[in-house]
Amino acid sequence: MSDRLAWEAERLAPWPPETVDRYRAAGVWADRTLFDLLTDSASSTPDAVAVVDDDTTLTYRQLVDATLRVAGGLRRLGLDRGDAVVVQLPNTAEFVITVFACFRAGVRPVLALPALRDRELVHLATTSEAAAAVVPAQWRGHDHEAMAHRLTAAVPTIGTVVVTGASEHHDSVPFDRLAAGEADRGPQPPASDVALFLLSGGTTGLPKLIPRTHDDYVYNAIVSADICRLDADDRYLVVLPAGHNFPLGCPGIVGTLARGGAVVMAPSPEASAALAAIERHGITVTAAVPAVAQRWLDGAGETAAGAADRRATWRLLQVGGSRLADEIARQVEPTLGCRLQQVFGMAEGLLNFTRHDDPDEVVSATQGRPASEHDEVRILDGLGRAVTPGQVGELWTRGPYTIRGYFNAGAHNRTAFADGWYRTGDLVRLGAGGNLVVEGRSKDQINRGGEKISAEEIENLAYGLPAVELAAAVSVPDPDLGERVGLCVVLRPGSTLSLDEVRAHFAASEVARFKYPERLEIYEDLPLTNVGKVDKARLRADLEER
Ligand code: OOB
Repeated sequence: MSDRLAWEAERLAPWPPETVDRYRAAGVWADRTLFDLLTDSASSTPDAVAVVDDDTTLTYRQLVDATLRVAGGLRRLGLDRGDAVVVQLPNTAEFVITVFACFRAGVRPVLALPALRDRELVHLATTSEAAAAVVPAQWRGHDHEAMAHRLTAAVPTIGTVVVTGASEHHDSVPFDRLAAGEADRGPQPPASDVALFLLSGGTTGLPKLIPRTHDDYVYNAIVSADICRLDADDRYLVVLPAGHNFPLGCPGIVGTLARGGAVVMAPSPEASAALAAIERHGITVTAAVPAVAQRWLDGAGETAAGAADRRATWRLLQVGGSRLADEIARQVEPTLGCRLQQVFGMAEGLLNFTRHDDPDEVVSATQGRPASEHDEVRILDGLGRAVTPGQVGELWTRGPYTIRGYFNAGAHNRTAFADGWYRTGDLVRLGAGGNLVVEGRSKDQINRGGEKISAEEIENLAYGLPAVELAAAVSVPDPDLGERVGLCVVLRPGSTLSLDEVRAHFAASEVARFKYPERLEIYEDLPLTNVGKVDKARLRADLEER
């Protein structure tokens, strides 16, 4: 084993050998790599369209060719099986080529969303000991290339910055140069290898890395594709950030390519552009968070003329990432003309879907049931006992595509996992037909329109302000995004603080903008629970009242 693979192995929490044998024997883990899924489709329909973005259309043959060249390019840069690469690309064909090139070469993409900034990237690159970063030159007015070069200065393992678009730094490797070289001829990794790292929303400090193997992620995508009945005629629109589990593999990009369908990469979920793209590309399936679905519902009213055209092809809208209100759910089919599917998923694994033939009431009022018969779920009370059916409890889960531990996070894993079960921190109850209803969460997190924000991370940042004596971050209910970030503070004697000052401090700390507090409340004292912890339930109630 190479030093790198040994280093990685020490930081993984694998499934126990008897469980591995069980999943293999059942054919759940099919010993295929993610790259195999792509080549299988390419061999049956080489000239079918595989990927479309604003600038490019690639057939399966062209996509495989580009992917092999970039895989070869990664190896020429010295990257090898087990190496990690931070990939922070927007929704473009280059994203698809890059991740499949990584899968081919056994290089692990660490999927950093474009909104992340220096602080988060340094953390991800350090935790994964990444050897390279792949970024756009510029994206939405931000200079990602300059940020990536700051990253090489901060994280010594990073040797290379690969840049898509108009590069301005002579030390960068242009993506197009990688894509112009010889096709890779090296070996593929075994399917039991880690294929990629997804990011967790995080409840402590900074995001955790979620190692997903080829075996488990192939299954994740295939089981999702089956439930969504994807086939070669489907055209899937990516509007959420492509590196997020939902549009990547549920069934998303990977599931669509596995079935020989076409993936259309859209730069943003903005309503008029997305609805126009659905018509123009004859989209059949797409995935959105509730805040986006809500904007599409509002936008569809204004473009009623297009509704009939959209109805012609668009058959399925998947909604997940945060709780969809039942009333909004009921508007989807009549207003957008496609079937709704609720998806309650997590980057750690477990996916719940409502099914195509479920009664309308199940589709509009539940968040679905586990994707696989091999998924195990428990709903437990605070003492770890099963609740009586229908009562609310914490969801614990394990299964063939749910991780057994975060990467390089031994101490945290001891509380986040127990006997192989992942403790989701979601409060759920069993609803109609064995479907789960999400009632809230016990984890200290804010869910801002599907973006998960660790309260602790916000508090740690707030403590960087000299005026702050005590800080507590809580969610503030919001009609558009579901929740926003609220910050409650006790100030040091004689200090003052404004929301603008807080936001300026967050900007100076180089964190993703979606984490900036949007409400500041100043307290004399923070309310405490009887064990002396900040009483966040009371703070939330108080913020709602004020
Ligand atoms: C998806 O994945 P993550 O990792 O960004 O976030 C997972 C968490 C869940 O634990 C839950 O707290 C929340 O997001 N969540 C939902 C939900 N779907 C996710 N809460 C209420 N209702 C839902 N439908 O968000 C994700 C991954 C794959 C597919 C879909 C969503």
